[in-house]
Amino acid sequence: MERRSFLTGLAAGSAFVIARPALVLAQTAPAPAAPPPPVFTLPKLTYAYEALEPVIDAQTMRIHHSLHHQAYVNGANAAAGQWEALRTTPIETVLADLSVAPDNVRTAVRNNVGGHWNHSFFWELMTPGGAQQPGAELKSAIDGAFGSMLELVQKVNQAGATRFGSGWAWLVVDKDKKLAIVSTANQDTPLELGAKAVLGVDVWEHAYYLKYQNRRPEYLAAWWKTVNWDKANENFKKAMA
Ligand code: MN3
Repeated sequence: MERRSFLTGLAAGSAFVIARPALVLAQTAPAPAAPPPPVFTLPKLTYAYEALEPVIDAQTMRIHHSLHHQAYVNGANAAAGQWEALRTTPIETVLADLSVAPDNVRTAVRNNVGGHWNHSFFWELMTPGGAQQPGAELKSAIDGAFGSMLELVQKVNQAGATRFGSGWAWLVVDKDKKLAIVSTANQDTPLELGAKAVLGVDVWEHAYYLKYQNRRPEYLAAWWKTVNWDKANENFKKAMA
């Protein structure tokens, strides 16, 4: 084919006619607005789902982390879509004073941002095969506040066992820099009480039901074997600083 007839053929061909307006359209149409990146993301665990066996079974860990915690993350991002300030305000500032949240998102923030904070804290507080006891500083504070480690364990377990419905039991440093045991409902956090968490245990049924069914006290008693005391020591030092 000669060059001249090739060009003529192109100009008359349907492919050319269709392609050219499409190109013009692509250049002039406004680019669709990209959705803002998510503010909250599911943290990766530093251990495998089966690592806390036999205390917490792998299936419970998988469902709890990849589905329950992910749902709180999704809910928190949805709340950030409705309340722009949530994208930039530190999570602990928001949870310490939920009155800063607008009325229409406050419950979503309490439940989902609270759930995200609580679970992020919880995963880090557990570890396979860590130290079995608190460090000297924390141990001496525990002995001073409760008499002994055994007393602490009993009181936290009692707070968890008697939390009606769903919630958490916590060892915290309170506003007066004293160790205290508190329990929160649902996904409420100790931050709201002006306290800083040292230890916390999830007593929602989703945390233990597959293995322990209705035996929450048995789960609580076993849970202490998973505690990451290095992390608890670090939480205590930060809270006292
Ligand atoms: Mn949970």
